Amino acid sequence: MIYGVLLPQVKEVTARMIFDSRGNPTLQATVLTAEATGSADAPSGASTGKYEAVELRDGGQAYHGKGVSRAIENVRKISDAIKGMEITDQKKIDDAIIKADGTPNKANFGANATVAVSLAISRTAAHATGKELFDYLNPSAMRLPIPMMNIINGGKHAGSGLAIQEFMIVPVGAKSFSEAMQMGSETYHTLKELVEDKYGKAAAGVGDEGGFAPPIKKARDALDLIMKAIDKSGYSNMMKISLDCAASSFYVKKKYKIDGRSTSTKKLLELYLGITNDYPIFSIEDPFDEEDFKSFAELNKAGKCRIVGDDLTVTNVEKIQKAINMGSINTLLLKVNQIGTLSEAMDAAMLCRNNRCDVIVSHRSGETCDTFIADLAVALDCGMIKSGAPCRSERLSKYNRLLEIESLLGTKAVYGLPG
Ligand code: 2PG
Ligand code: MG
Repeated sequence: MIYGVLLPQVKEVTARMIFDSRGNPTLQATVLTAEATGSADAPSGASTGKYEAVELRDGGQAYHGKGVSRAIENVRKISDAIKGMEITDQKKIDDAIIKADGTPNKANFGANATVAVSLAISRTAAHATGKELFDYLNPSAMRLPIPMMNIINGGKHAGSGLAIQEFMIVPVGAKSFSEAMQMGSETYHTLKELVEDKYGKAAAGVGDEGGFAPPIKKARDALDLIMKAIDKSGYSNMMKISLDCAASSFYVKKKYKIDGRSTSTKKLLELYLGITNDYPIFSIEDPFDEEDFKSFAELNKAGKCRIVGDDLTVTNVEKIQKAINMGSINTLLLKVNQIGTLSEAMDAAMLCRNNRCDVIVSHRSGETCDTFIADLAVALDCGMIKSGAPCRSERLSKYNRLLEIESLLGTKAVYGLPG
């Protein structure tokens, strides 16, 4: 972008500590140019994959070891490394950040530092060019994603003892994004009534991603309750269900602790196949341990639903390539902070596109009200986003931004999966 002879250049990047949705410190980076400024926040996972880029925390007493002052200091180093670069040169800037960090997993600067800067660069560039972020990232973007709304929280996101981490409703039968949100919101509130009736009012509190966390112990009990909520809301046949098992979190001594017993890999596969026969399952994410590409492939081969890689693939092109080669997944969960820069996440999406593997853009369980992933999902034209329940502002900020994008696009807007 040319402004006379002046190209917008990075003058400085600053960072400050803010709090995330769990009340833990995280950082917000701000990029300054002569023409424009923009900020972005680093999200944070709880059920993190073993091979994710490293999040840098201070350790010690303060904030239970979760302080980010070292990551903030490192933003100064990143600022020095990218000063004077053209703000629209995202790839060059991200490459410079990767080079200055010098490790394969951002262990030096911290992926929390690099991701906040990388996203803030993109947002500043959008401001400098006078464009909406999704439009800056992809001028032909017009696809609103299907919201995958997590309405029962288990695993590491709740204390209920339910092994599977996320039970999501997926309004595949909606005609527009706003209709999908209406379906999600109504079903969510019907589910609240059902939870209160069955488990009492005290059980209707919510987990980390805004879904309910009643004392349900078995996967099928959660599924039955959700089916009842869907039916009662009048959305049978229009709403499907997705699971994020995050199975590494209940893999103990080579067995899976699920539904109150210790289960072999083979029996777990049978459990999933039974569930896909009895419920309208749209996708299953991380059904097995993050090292077990083979079992993912077995389930994928059964062809019952989408098999999604998250902890398995950690938005890392090498892992994704392996998962594609082995037939382990047909869909990638894309999280920018798992890899640490926007360009690397874009590379991951491109690799998937070239291999007929679909993409879901995802939030983290620790979030802020930053809406970057809403624009990213539209820009990637991938047709799916996972941003938690239709409850809690850090979850709804993304869905609300998508409602805004829907009205900005007007009659141009399309909804759902491409092709
Ligand atoms: C996941 C995510 C987001 P976390 O496992 O998909 O829902 O959880 O951010 O805790 O890794
Ligand atoms: Mg996951």
